[in-house]
Amino acid sequence: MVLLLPLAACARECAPQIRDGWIRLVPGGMSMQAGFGRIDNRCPMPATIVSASSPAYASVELHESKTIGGVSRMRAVPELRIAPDGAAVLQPGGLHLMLMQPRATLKAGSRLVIEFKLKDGRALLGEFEVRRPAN
Ligand SMILES: [Cu+2]
Repeated sequence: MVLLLPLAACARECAPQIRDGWIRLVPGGMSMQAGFGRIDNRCPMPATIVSASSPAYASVELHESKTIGGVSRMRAVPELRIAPDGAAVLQPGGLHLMLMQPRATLKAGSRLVIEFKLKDGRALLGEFEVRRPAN
């Protein structure tokens, strides 16, 4: 039997989506890598990401790079709020995932999953592809 959910229930089940996820492969077995992509929130309520993790890394943090006075600095972002119908874009030079201590050697083309925890307790899964930098 198919149950048609009332609109309010659909809105409650609405979840942000992670798209175009990729991880920059750093040559030389660096113990830290950066992940990028976008998180689309096509829902009528805001979404707040409070943590991220992956079985492929010992730890994952959300960071933001900012150039202040010509010096690039990064800081941890404890909470990332995405407005209704908004998106968070993770890209080189801005927001990124800091992926620490990979548990295995990653190759270009491998795919792995990163889990994002929302403040409301839900979890989002995103697929990330390992890529060699273009330059
Ligand atoms: Cu960082």
